[in-house]
Amino acid sequence: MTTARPSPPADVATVRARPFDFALQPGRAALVLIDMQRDFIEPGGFGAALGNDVRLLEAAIAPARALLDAWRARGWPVVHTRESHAPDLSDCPPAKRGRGTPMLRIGDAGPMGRLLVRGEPGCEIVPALAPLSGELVIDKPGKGAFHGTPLAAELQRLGAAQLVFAGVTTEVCVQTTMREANDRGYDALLVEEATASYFPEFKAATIEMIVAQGGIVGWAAPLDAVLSALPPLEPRE
Ligand code: TIU
Repeated sequence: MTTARPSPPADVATVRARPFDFALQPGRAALVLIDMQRDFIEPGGFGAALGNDVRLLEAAIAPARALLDAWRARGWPVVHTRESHAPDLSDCPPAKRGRGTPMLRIGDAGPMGRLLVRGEPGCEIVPALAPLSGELVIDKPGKGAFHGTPLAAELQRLGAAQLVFAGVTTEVCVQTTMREANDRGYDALLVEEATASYFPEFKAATIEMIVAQGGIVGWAAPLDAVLSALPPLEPRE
């Protein structure tokens, strides 16, 4: 059975998404780039220490950059997050640091500095996506970006009503944050090519979980569906 949906207001950008169109509100949809850090994407970081093939994450960089360029060109809100800890690890629960048998643990020194520690080279966002001054950077001690951070207050300050997600990894920090956002009343859209996992089958399953049951967590759409729906740029003076 199909249910009639009310028509969206005239000023929304309609993104062809699953499980149904996403009515993007220009200027009120924040782009949230999750943890596009050297520690997850480059060899010698935290992702590699967990035994993963980090090359699988590179594919998300160019699509994420395309979104970032589109948001920046329109002056819309952008949020970068970093999974990171204080140098004394006071915000890293022992249960998190002690989990499993990695080659190196959070806080141990690797070729890009101490893993997931703020201020270390590996903790930085990859150069192609480096934040511009004035863009919000949220350092988060957990997998979700709302836990233990000022993100909720900052989104309110920015006037963000919707969240468009990219970043890594799909089933860990991206999905956790989308679920947190969903519980806080945000409409959340995941851009499929702009997210990646060390486990491609987990990425695919996560997208299905998000859009199942009428969008139980949110929406998913291909990059082109998002970019082609955006309003044209205002001509510059
Ligand atoms: N290990 C893994 O897949 N992800 C993380 O530990 N953090 C994020 O997803 N950012």
